[in-house]
Formats: sequence, C-alpha cells, structure tokens
Amino acid sequence: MWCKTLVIYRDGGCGPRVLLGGQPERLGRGWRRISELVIKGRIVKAISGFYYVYTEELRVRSCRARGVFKKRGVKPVVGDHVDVEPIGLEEGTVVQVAPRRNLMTRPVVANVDQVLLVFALADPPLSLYQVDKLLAAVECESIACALVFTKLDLPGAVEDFGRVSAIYGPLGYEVCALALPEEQGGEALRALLGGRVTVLAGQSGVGKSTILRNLLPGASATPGALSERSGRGKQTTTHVELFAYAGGFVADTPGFSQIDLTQLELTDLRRLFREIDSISQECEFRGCLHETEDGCAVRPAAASGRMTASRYDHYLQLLSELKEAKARRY
Ligand SMILES: Nc1nc2c(ncn2[C@@H]2O[C@H](COP(=O)(O)OP(=O)(O)OP(=O)(O)O)[C@@H](O)[C@H]2O)c(=O)[nH]1
Ligand SMILES: [Mg+2]
Ligand SMILES: [Zn+2]
Repeated sequence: MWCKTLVIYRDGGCGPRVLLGGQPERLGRGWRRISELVIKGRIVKAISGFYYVYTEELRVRSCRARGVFKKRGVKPVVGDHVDVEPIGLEEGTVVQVAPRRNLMTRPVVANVDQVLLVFALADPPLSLYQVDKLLAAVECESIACALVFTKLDLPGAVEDFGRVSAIYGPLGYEVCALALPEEQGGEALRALLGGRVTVLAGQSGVGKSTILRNLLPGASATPGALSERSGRGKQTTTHVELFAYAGGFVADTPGFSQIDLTQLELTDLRRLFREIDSISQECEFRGCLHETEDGCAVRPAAASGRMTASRYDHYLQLLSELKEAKARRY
C-alpha cells in the first residue's frame, strides 16, 4: 500500500534511515527519531482531549496533543493551525500550534474571519435586546459580523425582517434572511462565505445547524458529526465544529443563552454600538456615559430619531447590568 508518511530515524552513526509509515515501536534498540514529516492542518473539532484535525491531505485525523502544551498552559482550540505528526493513516499527535490571529471566547474558536449572528424572526420570538447584546459581544472581540435572520416563512416574519433590516443595514451590517423549505435566501448567504472562516452563533433553536444541513449541502462533515447530520428531528448541537465549505470553513456552534460582558469598563460599552460611538464625539464630556449628563449628544439623538431608540434603550440596559455586576464584585 502506498503511504505518504515519511519518518527518518538515525542510530549511533550508521546514517539516516527512512521508514515509510514508520512507527517507533518497529525500530530496533538504539534507533531514535531525528526528523519527520509533519503535516499541516486545522483543528475542526475538539472533544475530551481528542483533536480532529483537517489536514492538507484532505482527511481528518484524530489526534492527541503532546504533553508539553499542558505544561506550558496552552490548550489547542478549534480553528487552530497545527502541525501534526502522523500516526498511521488516521491518527496523529498535535506537536505545534501556530500563533493565533484572533481568539473568540464565546464560542471558543481561533482564527475567525467573521461571525454570522443568527436570529429567528419567530419561534423563538425575536428579541432586539438579544440582537444588540450579541452584536456588542462580537464588536467587543473586534471580529467582522453579519446578521442572518431565519424562519422568514413563519407568519409576520416578512414585516419583522423589514423592520430589522432598516435598523441594522444602515449601521453597515450585512443583513440577510432565510426561509425553509425553499432554501430562499441561500444565495445571499453563500456569497458571504467563500474562502473565509465563518462562525455561526446565536441562541438555541434559531436554525444554525439547519443552515449547514440545508443551505450548504457541499459542506463536508467530519467523523462524529454524522449522526447529527443524518437526523432530521430536534438536535441540539453540543460542540463547536468547523465544516469545510467553498475554500473556507463554517463553524456550527452550540446555542448560548448567556453572554457575559461584565468584564468591560463602563466607558468601553459605547464603542460596541457603532452609532453611539460616532455620535459621542459630540458629547460635551469625554467620559460621557449618555445617561443624564448635561451636554450629551446621544440622548437627544435617540429622542429625535437620528439613531434608533431601541438601540439606545438596550445600551442603557446593558450599562445598568454592567454597573450591577461591578457593584456585586466590590
Ligand atoms: N419554519 C422554519 N423553521 C426553521 C428554519 N430554520 C430552522 N428551522 C427549524 O428550527 C428548529 C431548530 O433548528 P436548528 O438548526 O436545530 O437550531 P440550532 O440553532 O442549531 O439550535 P442549537 O443546536 O440548539 O443551538 C428545527 O426544527 C428547524 O427545522 C426556517 O427558516 N423556517
Ligand atoms: Mg445546532
Ligand atoms: Zn453622551
């Protein structure tokens, strides 16, 4: 059988010896490994100490990480570019993690190009507070973000979509809507994905996995995902997983209900609302929190319709949550 794996060993002075698909166990005494082919790849899934790495051989190897990572306090995560020492044809050891371009913390994914925040227009009911909170959380990570609204086929959803696209489109967010079963909206979505690493994020039941199943039939599954993908009923995603798609990857993630912004400084919150950040240049005081301060430009902007009033309300709501969290801490 032909095998790509090539490992070079050397003994006390006889020169290198090349083994194809070589295993250390097969060596006689006195041989030690001096160099070997490492295969580059990307971690697409991590479950209880196993890392599933999609390698340049276009296969997924199930790997353990070398012990030194633990000692150094480095934990490989989904999205990491890694070097793998192959073991046979299907397994390997992660021996190196490349420096990360960025690291999302919720869900945990490294080297992300963009986040698609997914919201259902109905079932569960759309909450603009959730939209603003999750948007703020992504802005906080400094990662590009687009909004996807699902379930456009449900009653009343078309009107609601008109409303939300009028709010978020002008802020510079890419906005699209999807409906089942016609796969309506798929084109706009697919146009956002090619060649990039995209994370689908949003609450449970909004349709993240459905997007992968129905709209991206070319997305390739990795082992372990098969049972979930073949099922048609209610299936809650439990792990982050990257699917290869159109020269990039799309990550399905478990839904989350809680997002923690409480580490933020009060004055940092306004940065996470684009229009508030820009209008606050006009506030009289640099540290203006846009509550009741004299000379605030943001409050009147919300009252006059220059910015969306609900966004301002949600800003205030998040601000008071932040204050409460800080009060609890001290
Ligand atoms: N009517 C309608 N139903 C949809 C649409 N998209 C998804 N659904 C349904 O919504 C339910 C939840 O979809 P999932 O894709 O499992 O949701 P999820 O976001 O992956 O949920 P978690 O894995 O729990 O985070 C399923 O029953 C889907 O069939 C849509 O556009 N229209
Ligand atoms: Mg899911
Ligand atoms: Zn202000």
